Formats: sequence, structure tokens, C-alpha cells
Amino acid sequence: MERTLVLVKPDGVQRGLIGEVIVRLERRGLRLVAAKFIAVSQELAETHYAIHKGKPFYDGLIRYITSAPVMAMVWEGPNAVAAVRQTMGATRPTEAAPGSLRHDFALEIGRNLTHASDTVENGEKEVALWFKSEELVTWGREIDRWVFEK
Ligand code: DAT
Ligand code: MG
Repeated sequence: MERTLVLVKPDGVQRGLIGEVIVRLERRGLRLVAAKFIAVSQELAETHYAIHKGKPFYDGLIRYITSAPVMAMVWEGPNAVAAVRQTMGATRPTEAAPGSLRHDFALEIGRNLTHASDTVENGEKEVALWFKSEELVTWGREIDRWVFEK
């Protein structure tokens, strides 16, 4: 089963949108694996966004993600990575599909509410970076067979 890291970034937390993000992922049929509400350290921020180091927006991005608490979660399901990226919408909110979170709740790329892993491989790496293995809960739901085909 594919897993993906989801962050409700500081703007989403400040704007009271943690519940909105969770509702949409639950309603989609994805299964929550782990969640924690944390202040992101400089070190975690830099490791998480290492791929963007050197880009013009990098310093602002690190300041933003460390500026206030975030809600970090792991969600799983078939094609969870693609499904969650779709539910979040494109990085630039004005390019996000109508109905996606970034379309419905955001305007600016530097205040785009959420993070979601972009590939299955990065999903695995990011889950391991943000959570200890004992924080990940393996469980089943009674309705799983009505949401997951296999
Ligand atoms: P995503 O968050 O959709 O995975 P990304 O990994 O390309 O997007 O970039 C990480 C974050 O960095 C993104 O959510 C917002 C910021 N960012 C990306 N490109 C940017 C740009 N051109 N200008 C300003 N901020 C940008
Ligand atoms: Mg990304």
C-alpha cells in the first residue's frame, strides 16, 4: 500500500484549515497512518527541502515552514501519492484545478497550505524523515473493502 507524507503548513494551521485537509483526505478514502502537531526545526526544514537549496525562494521557504507549527501526517491507499497531490492541486494556486485545496483556499505559491510527497520513492523517504517507525500505525477499517479493490 502506497504511503505519502502530508503537511498542513503554517498558513493552513493559522487559518484553521487542518480539519478541512483531513476531511478531504478521509472523504477520498485514504487511510490515516500517523499524525503529529509540531514546530519544525531548522534542521528538519533544511533536510526536507534540501532539493530546493540554492533556488531564489529557498530562504523564504525555510522561514515559512519554520515560522509556526505544522500538522504532519502519513496517509496510505492505492496510488496515495498521485491521489493526494491531486487533492492538493498544483503548486501555484492559480494553476490548481478547481475543487482542489490550493484552488479553493490559496492564492500565492509561497502560502500554498500543504505539502504532499511527489513520488512513491520520495514518499518513503519523507515518511522516514518525519516519523519514527513506531509512530506509524498499521490498521484496517471495516469499510476498506468498499474503498480498496484489493
Ligand atoms: P510542491 O509543494 O507542490 O511539491 P515544490 O516541491 O516544487 O512544490 O516546491 C516546494 C515549495 O516551494 C512549494 O510548495 C512552494 C515553494 N516554491 C516552489 N516553487 C516556487 C517558486 N517558483 N516561487 C516561490 N516559491 C516556490
Ligand atoms: Mg515538492
